[in-house]
Amino acid sequence: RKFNVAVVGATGAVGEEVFRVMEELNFPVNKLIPIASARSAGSTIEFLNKEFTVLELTETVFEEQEVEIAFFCAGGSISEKFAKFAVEAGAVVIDNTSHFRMDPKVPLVVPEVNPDDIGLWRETGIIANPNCSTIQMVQSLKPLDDLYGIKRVDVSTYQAVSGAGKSGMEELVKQMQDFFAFRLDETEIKAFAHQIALNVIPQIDVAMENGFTKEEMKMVNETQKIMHKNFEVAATCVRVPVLRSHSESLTVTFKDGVDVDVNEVRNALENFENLKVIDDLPNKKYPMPIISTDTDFTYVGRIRKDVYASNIVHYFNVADQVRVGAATNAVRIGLKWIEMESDI
Ligand code: 11C
Repeated sequence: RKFNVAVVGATGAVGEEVFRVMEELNFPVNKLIPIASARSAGSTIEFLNKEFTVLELTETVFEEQEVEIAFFCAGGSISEKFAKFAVEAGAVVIDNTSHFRMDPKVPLVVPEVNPDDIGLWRETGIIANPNCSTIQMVQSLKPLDDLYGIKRVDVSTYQAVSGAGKSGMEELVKQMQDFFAFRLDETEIKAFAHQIALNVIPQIDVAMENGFTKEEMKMVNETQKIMHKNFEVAATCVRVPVLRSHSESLTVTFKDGVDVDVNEVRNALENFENLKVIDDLPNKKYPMPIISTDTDFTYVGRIRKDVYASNIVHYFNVADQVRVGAATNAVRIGLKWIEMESDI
């Protein structure tokens, strides 16, 4: 059967991508209900070659429209305020924001990694979508943990400006234009703490008391929750002038006594759902943002055993932040929920 599907934040970067991914994955939509703030209400979005008018987000819209599945992609404060009205109207909420992620009653799901956690949705009506940098990381950690058992993960990220939404992407483009017009010294700096064009910024989100940033601690806490493991994770999250694919450099330390076989690692990654291995350094083949952008795969490469310790492997991954890191994961959660939990 088909479902009445609402997308809250329908005109944002992730909301727009949810429509594209639903089209591509043949999401069983009966009625499509795009929703946004009063400012964007009345505009139109396209879905399967038809135009749909964006409705205003109100407390009653979910009940009035008989919403059954609601994707929330409009920021934490909107989810905090409005998700409950969707749940009260009988919908399952798939929330893209960080608001509910660490609530012990709310499942935090990457469908390739912990699909069974979706079953916990009945407790609150909400399923949380993890942070983008966490999603693409756990997709490769899961097969490696199954293979050898992970003891510790050290990760540095190279995160695209799309993580800050449309305004982040527009700011990078504008600053590049200003650079070519010899105006970079007077460019506007708004979406990020510093100029992002021709720069890298080793801060994403606010500072925490322990010296890490909030983004870095999301990668620690969300990874442990999704994988049901408490292995150590240390992250350094860096914003780079890339439009919409995050990259990550990982060092994974396995349990004591493990002797890493790079071929086994490569096989485990190759055989995992939605991962693609590109790993041919002599021929200059490895994952890069220009490869992953606009795709639904996470690409892994530069796989190598540590020079000193036999239980350590290093590798690099990339994934489209707006898709794999947000919209595609949310739509995949929706499809899994339909398969597992809806009363069809
Ligand atoms: C960034 N990871 O790249 C952030 C964006 O917790 O959903 C996503 C924030 C979140 O800026």
